[in-house]
Amino acid sequence: MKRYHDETLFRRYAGNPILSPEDWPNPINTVFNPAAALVKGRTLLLARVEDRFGLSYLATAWSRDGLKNWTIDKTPALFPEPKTHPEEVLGVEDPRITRLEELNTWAITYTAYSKDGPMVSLATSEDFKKFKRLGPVLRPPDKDAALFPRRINGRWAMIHRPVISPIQMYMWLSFSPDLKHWGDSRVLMRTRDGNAWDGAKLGLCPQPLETPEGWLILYHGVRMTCYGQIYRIGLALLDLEEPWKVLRRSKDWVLTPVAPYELSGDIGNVIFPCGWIHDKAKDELRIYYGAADTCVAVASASMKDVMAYIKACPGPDRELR
Ligand code: BMA
Repeated sequence: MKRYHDETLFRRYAGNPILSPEDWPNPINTVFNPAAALVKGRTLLLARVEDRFGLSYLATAWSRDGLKNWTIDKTPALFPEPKTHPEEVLGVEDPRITRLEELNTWAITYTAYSKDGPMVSLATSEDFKKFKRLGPVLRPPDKDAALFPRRINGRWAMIHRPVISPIQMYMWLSFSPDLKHWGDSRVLMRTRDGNAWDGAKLGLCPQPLETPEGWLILYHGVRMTCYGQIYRIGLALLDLEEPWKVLRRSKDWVLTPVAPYELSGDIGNVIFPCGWIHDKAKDELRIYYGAADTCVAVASASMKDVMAYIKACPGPDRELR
């Protein structure tokens, strides 16, 4: 199996891509940017499907080992419902899943593509068959949001990516007493300068993962070139009780588009994860990502190596921001 030059931490699965438009039971354009969850021992992917018109909806696929033999549900899981949810009129995109033990449910944050731009919407589900929409929670333009799995000092917390200006697109953190009203917002992590891999914009990938050392987050960083954008991936570690404190942040990217399915497709040079699973039995962290906005791929690393890597990254004393 070919080892790409960027595979010093994460390694791509030899069977990539794991989901492609050809696998779909009906004609579609693309399937990408999936959220992931471990549901009763099976891996669920909640993927963004774009139809041949250009409208996106969310669909589910299941696998026993999270790598192969995917069963795709024929009925879309979350299809835009503009009559009752006008903010979804241009599609629903890029979900993230967080398990909320306190409420005994799964929460899904997704982009509702409204006529006024992307909005962060929230839904819950017990089984990924039925969904309860809680509606939009942040005004446009805002996207790339995921909830923390538990309250922090009594409040729910969410990372998201508002557009402050065309050169100010980076991660913010907001809090809520009830999952509906969000505020006390502050900048979490800014873009870096110049030609940095995360210099043009950045946003959260999957939901924050709690570890004894802090909240582990994966984020995409974008570099703008004269040929277009390059979407790469890095990691950061946030303080457990004061998550606005960034303890560590990747100086370099940990994955860059190099495989053929990442380099070309509807939008080449894109790695865009919206899901990850920490398989505790194998001590493995698997990240599920959209490749070139066209198909779904997976890469994995040992959790031990990921924690060793992030703890060796620069901290606040070394110009994190
Ligand atoms: C972002 C989002 C993602 C997409 C990415 C790369 O702005 O729209 O859905 O994967 O661009 O095209």
